[in-house]
Amino acid sequence: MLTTNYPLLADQIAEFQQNGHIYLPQVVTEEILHPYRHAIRNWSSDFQAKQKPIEERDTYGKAFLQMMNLWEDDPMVREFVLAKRFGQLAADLLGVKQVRLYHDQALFKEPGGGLTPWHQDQYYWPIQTPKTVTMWMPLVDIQAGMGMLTFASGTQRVELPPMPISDESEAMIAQYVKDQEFPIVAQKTMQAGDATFHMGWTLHAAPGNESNTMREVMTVIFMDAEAEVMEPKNANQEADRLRWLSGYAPGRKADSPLNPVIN
Ligand SMILES: O=C(O)CCC(=O)C(=O)O
Repeated sequence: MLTTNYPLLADQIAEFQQNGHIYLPQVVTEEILHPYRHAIRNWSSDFQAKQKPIEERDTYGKAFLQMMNLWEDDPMVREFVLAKRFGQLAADLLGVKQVRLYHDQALFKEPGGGLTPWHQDQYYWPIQTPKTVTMWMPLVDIQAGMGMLTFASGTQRVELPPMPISDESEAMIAQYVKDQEFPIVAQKTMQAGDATFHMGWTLHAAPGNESNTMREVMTVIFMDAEAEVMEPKNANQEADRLRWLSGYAPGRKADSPLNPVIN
């Protein structure tokens, strides 16, 4: 299944282009997902044991356990992250021939975990194209109250003053999306193996996890295979350039060993 195509309708591609996000049911079945979930969960237990208690973390630290580029270290996760099926979906939605990996991250929102503040991912990325997309896939069923990913539709075209995630940015953007009356869209529930895809500039957030269950999510970020490294505009982008683009120079194609084409 990971090597076969997920059939997309023209209407679904148009919806993604229009709204900057889309929900797709059963991108993989729970059965296929099972061994990969196991591999990703192994990381989370080790990682969680090293974290401060949740009450001692700041807003961003309370939002989730953030574990990045697991594909580099784990052959099972590598097989999952580099799956042709995901790359094909990302390329079809973006309307490009092929995509490359930017990086992966597991985002586990703990029971009692706080909200994910409103933000645009691409503020953090030194990539010279808006043709970027994140696949956000729950590894467990997500019920109401567990921290569903929430989008402000159409905001991939919005230019906000540059700001990193903080309590101030959360307050400002929450007010902004309300004032501008962007449609706020979230699934009520998701099954393990369903996925949402959102563009790098689409505003999104998530409420806290009020349940007793860990919200286990795996994400994979893709970019147009033709993307170039951009001159970093802030310290976060410079850190990303060094870490996720192997330090490749601005102006160069983003084809470092950490950014394989998915095919
Ligand atoms: O999982 C979350 O709560 C936030 C996810 C997110 O911001 C992203 O995948 O870009």
